[in-house]
Amino acid sequence: MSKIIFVLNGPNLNLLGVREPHIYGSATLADVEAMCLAKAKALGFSIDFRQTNHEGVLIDWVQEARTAACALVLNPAGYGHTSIALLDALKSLTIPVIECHLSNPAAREAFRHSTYVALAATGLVSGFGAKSYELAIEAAATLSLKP
Ligand code: CA2
Repeated sequence: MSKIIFVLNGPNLNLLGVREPHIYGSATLADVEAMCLAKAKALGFSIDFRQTNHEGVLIDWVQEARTAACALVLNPAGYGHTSIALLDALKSLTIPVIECHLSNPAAREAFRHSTYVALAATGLVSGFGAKSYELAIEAAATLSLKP
């Protein structure tokens, strides 16, 4: 069984730390990757951390996770609120899927209150800034050890 946790990030998250720090915090995506790596390593896992601005690429990576990962941490960003195709891809997975958000979308604009991803996720962590990712890695590691 693989010990690789995929951490996939959707559109505009490459701008993290550069704009809107009052909403998303001041950590850059590289900082978040370093935090995920350290947390996963401490738990005996490795990570494959990626970001894309393209829906089809994200879907390709979700499909890749089916066979290459023991768990998936996914911040779908805006696609979580819009993409049925992403939901369909996630439904093909049997590994744990942790939906992860920096902000708390439920406390923001109405159009962020629902995500398609949640329909296929094992659980969701949101609202803790970069710490959401650490918590999601912990959940992914714990769940992937279950028989
Ligand atoms: O809170 C999150 O992690 C979100 O997934 C972030 C998405 C947003 O559409 C979701 O509702 C919640 C937006 C990602 C864009 O990130 C930026 C970061 C810095 C500057 C501009 C955009």
